[in-house]
Amino acid sequence: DPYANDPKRHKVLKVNGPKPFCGETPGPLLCESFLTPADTFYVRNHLPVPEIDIKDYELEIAIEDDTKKVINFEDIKKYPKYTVTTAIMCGGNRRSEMNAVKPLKGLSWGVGAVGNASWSGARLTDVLADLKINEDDWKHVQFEGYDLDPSGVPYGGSIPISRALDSRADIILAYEMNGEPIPRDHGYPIRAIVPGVVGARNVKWLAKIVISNEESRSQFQRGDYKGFSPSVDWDTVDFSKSPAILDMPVTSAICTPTPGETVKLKDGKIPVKGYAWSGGGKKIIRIDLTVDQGKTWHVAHQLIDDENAKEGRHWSWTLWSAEIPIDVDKKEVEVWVKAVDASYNVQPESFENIWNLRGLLCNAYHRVNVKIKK
Ligand code: MTE
Ligand code: MO
Repeated sequence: DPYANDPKRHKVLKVNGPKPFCGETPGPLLCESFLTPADTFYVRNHLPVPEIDIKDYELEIAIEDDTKKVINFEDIKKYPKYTVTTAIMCGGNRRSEMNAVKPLKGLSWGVGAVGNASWSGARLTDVLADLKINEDDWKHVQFEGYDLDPSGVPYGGSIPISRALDSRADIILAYEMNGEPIPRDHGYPIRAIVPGVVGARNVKWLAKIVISNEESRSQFQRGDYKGFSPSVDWDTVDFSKSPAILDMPVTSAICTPTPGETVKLKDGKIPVKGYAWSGGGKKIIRIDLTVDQGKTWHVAHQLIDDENAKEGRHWSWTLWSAEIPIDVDKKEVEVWVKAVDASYNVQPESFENIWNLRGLLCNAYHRVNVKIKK
């Protein structure tokens, strides 16, 4: 069993796939803390977790096929230590809601394939500085992991060179998660953190960085994690025709109450809590909620985000809470939420018109049915 050496996982994680391990954080736990604890942070693996002895760890840095340097763990720690707090969200977060509209292929994630953590490590721009790379000469920076498929092909992903060389993109080669060494499941000992970008490019167990004119040849860059028109099916899909997902679109979710939960009215209101996030560093500026299909909207007044984040670098999620008045005669309501980001991007109303065969970018309004107790 190639998975026999996988680490033990926290029992609260809801398992969506055992081998490779994929487990999500339950909604109510998510909105309990601004920083998601490492042991309850969702896990999305595509392959067995590699076993890496820190004494033997090496990171190769190449320009195309030409290895420029090989550095070890101590070398990475010598660069100035930089900390960035960012959410990581799987491209398939909330897929189960899209699947409910029309079946698709993918793990059935609820709202918990996301977490927010503080990551510390060396800035990618510092590590690449001595290579004197000219942004105009190259197109992509590829990352490869130490996790291998049965034929020896590593997990991989890439990002555009302009992003990789922009120090304001806050990309780091992280060795700490929430102030502790990164746990095995989350990329021990070194992981690429690419804030604001789909989870898939945040390559764990980082083995190699390649400056290239090509995107990563990995299946996960070229043959997956892309969006398509709702009319594209498995007979007509052409993965070469769609760009790889980079920045994630604006989304939000209700974490409590959970679907079907019974809630007691307090002064004629129900408490609702959740998260919102937009990719590309866009700040969340407003959360709108309705319990009457949009006839009246309520704005969440308590928003917790990273107060120190600079304009265009709002990598953390926003936790919000609201108290919504409920008509006295109501026994049941459907709570809807939508978030608005700094570019006034808003979530689409329904999943029908954003449906795609892989169930990615599932950011329609989140709707939760709640029973009311007087
Ligand atoms: N990196 C490697 N090496 N192998 C992987 O399977 N999965 C990616 C990304 N980085 C993956 C990887 C995907 S799709 C996601 S959503 C995130 O890691 C999940 O990160 P987490 O498990 O730390 O939450
Ligand atoms: Mo993912």
